[in-house]
Amino acid sequence: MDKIKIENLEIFAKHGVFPEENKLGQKFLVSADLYTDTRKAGKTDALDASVDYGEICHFIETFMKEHTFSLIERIAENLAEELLLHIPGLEKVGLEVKKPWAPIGLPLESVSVEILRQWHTVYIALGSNMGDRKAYLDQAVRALDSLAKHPVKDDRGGILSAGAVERVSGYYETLPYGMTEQEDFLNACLRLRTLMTPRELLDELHRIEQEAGRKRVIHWGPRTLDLDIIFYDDLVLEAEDLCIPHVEMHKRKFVLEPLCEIAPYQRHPVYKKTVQEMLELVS
Ligand code: PH2
Ligand code: MG
Ligand code: MG
Repeated sequence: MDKIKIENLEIFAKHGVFPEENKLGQKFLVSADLYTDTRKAGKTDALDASVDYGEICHFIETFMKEHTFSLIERIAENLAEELLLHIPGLEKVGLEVKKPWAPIGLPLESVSVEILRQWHTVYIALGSNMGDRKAYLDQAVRALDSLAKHPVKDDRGGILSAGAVERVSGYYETLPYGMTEQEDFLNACLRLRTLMTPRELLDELHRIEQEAGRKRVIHWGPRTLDLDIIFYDDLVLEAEDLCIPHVEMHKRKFVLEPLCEIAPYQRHPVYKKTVQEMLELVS
């Protein structure tokens, strides 16, 4: 992807672990790689078709002076998040925060941290077969969407993550798959744009399931609300407690049918089939 680069923007600010640093302040150098499609601006010569690097430099300077953090890691993390949330057209950002005067007591050029953060597109499957199933699905869609309007705050008031529900499929009446001696399900899929990592998102899904009164009694048994990550960009992750793509999704019509409504041409990163092709195989 194209990028606009800012190198070594110099800012005097008060971040640091030691109280003297918070009182006296010191020099920080911030470099940013702003990933955005510059084609339209390149063709039209219009500033509003691109991201304004001047505006972003001032945004960074204000951010650096308005906050006082202990760690350069936290400066970079929160600044990256703020930039991605506030700058339209900014898909991904690389940030380096340097501290050339770090009080170490040894001669060095600078210490720094460098991170890369970006927006992610996630597909989530929803299911319910207990109580007011439609109300549980509605509640889950609202809960995920409200992450956008009320970004998740960490315990020190910093923004951890925000997201937005971009598309929601219809709700599908489905027969129970696997353990068939249970009530019929209502299933759906949605697309979420998020800054959360897969694990942060998983924690949020568990929290929303808990709020819907989910009890993990029988594996594959009846549930008020089940939220599963189906795809997370093109990520392939095989951890003990989390596999992406969802390991069974290609076999499940109750996932593929609603998913096909909102993302028919999304391709499975391992099997290389589109959602529509996988649905044809199970229909
Ligand atoms: N979820 C399961 C097992 N079986 N069957 C249907 N129809 N819908 C579901 O959401 C479902 C299921 C485990 O997550
Ligand atoms: Mg499930
Ligand atoms: Mg689940």
